[in-house]
Amino acid sequence: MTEDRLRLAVQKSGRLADGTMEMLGKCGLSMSRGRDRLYARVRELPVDVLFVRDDDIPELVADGVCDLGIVGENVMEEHRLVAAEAADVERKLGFSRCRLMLAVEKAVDYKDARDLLGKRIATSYPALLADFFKRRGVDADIVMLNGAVEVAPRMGFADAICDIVSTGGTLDANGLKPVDTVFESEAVLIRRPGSFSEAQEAAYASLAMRIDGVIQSKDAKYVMMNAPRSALAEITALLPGVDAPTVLDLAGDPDKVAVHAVCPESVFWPTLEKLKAAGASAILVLSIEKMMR
Ligand code: PRT
Ligand code: ZN
Repeated sequence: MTEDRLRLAVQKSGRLADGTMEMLGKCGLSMSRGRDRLYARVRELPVDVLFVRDDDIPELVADGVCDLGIVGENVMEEHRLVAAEAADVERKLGFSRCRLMLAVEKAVDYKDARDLLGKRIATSYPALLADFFKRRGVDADIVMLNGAVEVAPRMGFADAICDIVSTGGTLDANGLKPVDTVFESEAVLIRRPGSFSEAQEAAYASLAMRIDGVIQSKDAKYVMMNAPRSALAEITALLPGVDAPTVLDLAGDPDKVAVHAVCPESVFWPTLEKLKAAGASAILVLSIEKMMR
């Protein structure tokens, strides 16, 4: 492996894999990956991608075996709490969002974490949970389970669990209810400690800029409308995150202008209704594919 290329560790398959490949694709990175291949070379940038289990990513990056990684923040923080040296979290990536939550059987009353004093709680994230209890001064018995955490209460193995929740369907199906959030998570880009070579730093700058462009353009919209010149201030104030829209004369109508603006946030129906009430017409909201500030 030359010092000129970046090694990026990503999940081989699972809940991070699709979002990761979609993000890299939008960054203009393409790679040919044969079936069951654990490694792929990116064509457009000096980046090599390693396909591994998500649990291995924080360590591979902390140890410098890989330069970068894309992993769930929950897995990253669990590693940071127990490791001597950890990778740096560079960016939140906005996908694979979930919560690490405490859950108890539906019939059980829960007001706050102190209700779990002296209780037994099963989780795959013992360090994050211990940190949560420590901050609340609660002494509980945390037991580590690597899978099927949600069946522990029914088996009489634990009084409560702490597990990843997305829709809540798994908890519900197992007679459990979520009662407290221990950690909010999404996919993050992590970077190894220590410095990159000059070539790696240049490749990283390019990759990071593209990732930022993808994140920013995700919710951003290009908004166009016609509006009375007199309503310009009111209309600008209605556009989320916009200070100075582009204002163009409309041929043959001196009282009206065309207003164009990039809104960094989503534009929802209530905003369109208010724009219309302010006198705007022919309002168009378009998605933005790429963006560079
Ligand atoms: O094989 P490998 O070790 O790489 O993958 P894995 O099986 O350990 O992890 P995987 O692919 O399940 O999850 C990878 C990451 O995705 C997690 O670390 C989280 O950051 C994120 N993520 C997002 C989730 C979920 N959503 C999720 N719903 N991880 C797990 N779940 C599980 C949860 O454990 C529970 O069993 O889904 C169930 C709950 O889902 P709901 O929708 O019923 O609430
Ligand atoms: Zn895993």
